[in-house]
Amino acid sequence: MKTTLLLSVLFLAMLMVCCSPAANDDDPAPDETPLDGLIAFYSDRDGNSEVYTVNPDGSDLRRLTNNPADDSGPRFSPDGKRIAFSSTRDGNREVYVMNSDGSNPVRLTNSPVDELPGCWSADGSKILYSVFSASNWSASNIFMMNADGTEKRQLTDSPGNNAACSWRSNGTILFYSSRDGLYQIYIMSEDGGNQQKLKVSAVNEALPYYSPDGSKIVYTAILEPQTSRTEIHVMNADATGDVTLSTPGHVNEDAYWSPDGEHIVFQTSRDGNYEVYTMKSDGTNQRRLTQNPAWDGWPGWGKKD
Ligand SMILES: [Ca+2]
Ligand SMILES: [Ca+2]
Ligand SMILES: [Ca+2]
Repeated sequence: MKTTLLLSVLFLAMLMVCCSPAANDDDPAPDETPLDGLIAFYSDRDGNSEVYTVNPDGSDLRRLTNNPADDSGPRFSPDGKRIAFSSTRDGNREVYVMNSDGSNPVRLTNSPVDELPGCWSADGSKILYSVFSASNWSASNIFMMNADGTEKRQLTDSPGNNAACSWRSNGTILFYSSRDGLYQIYIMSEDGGNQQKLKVSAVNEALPYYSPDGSKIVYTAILEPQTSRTEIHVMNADATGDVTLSTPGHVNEDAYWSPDGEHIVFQTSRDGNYEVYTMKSDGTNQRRLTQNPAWDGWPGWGKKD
């Protein structure tokens, strides 16, 4: 299920064709700046997909879920107190929220189709999530609900995958969509209106996230599907000033900002299996956070509760 999930959302079909492990391109100059907050990710190191948290320096690894079902996709609330995630523990994929220590998981959706959490509103009162077509993981639309699961409503109604990633405090929702064929980055207002392509690209681009101050966007560009090459880019919020942060030759994807906007967490295949890395927001000082032969990825980064 984990693979099926990512096939759709992260193009894992391309990523499973593992590229040749490249030399580790850690910045040789160590950065001793302490990193704030808490990183959440999911891993199958304990036999099935579970959600974990770890300090950005790699200390205090904790498993938050303990369930034979798939638990994945952690997304911190803006205050860092809660984590939205998806789980199949009740028979199919639903959106849940738990405290950031793993306590008190609550199911927010209850449907026969699959749901995935996307992002929280800046005030933490609402959650955007994706609802997949019953039999088609390549088709999804974006819904909104209150953070207690009430008042669900649909924001997009387009073909292909539509998935929300980030909700700026001014009300702009950042999402990606394959409605026109390629995955491209879009924006819309918080009522679902004024949906427009933010950046026109000749390649697939997905998983865009606003920096905490809303001035920048980090996203994943899928450059060469045949060779499983994905790269992490940062650009200004108006799509100008695009720069590549990762080193070519392997999979670098699913990037997410630290709460202070100074660092980025991401997943990469550069070591032969998927690991979570951090780097400074200019791409320097890339450091491995996880080290386990199992799959580790889909990181989020929240404030420390
Ligand atoms: Ca599990
Ligand atoms: Ca469901
Ligand atoms: Ca790993």
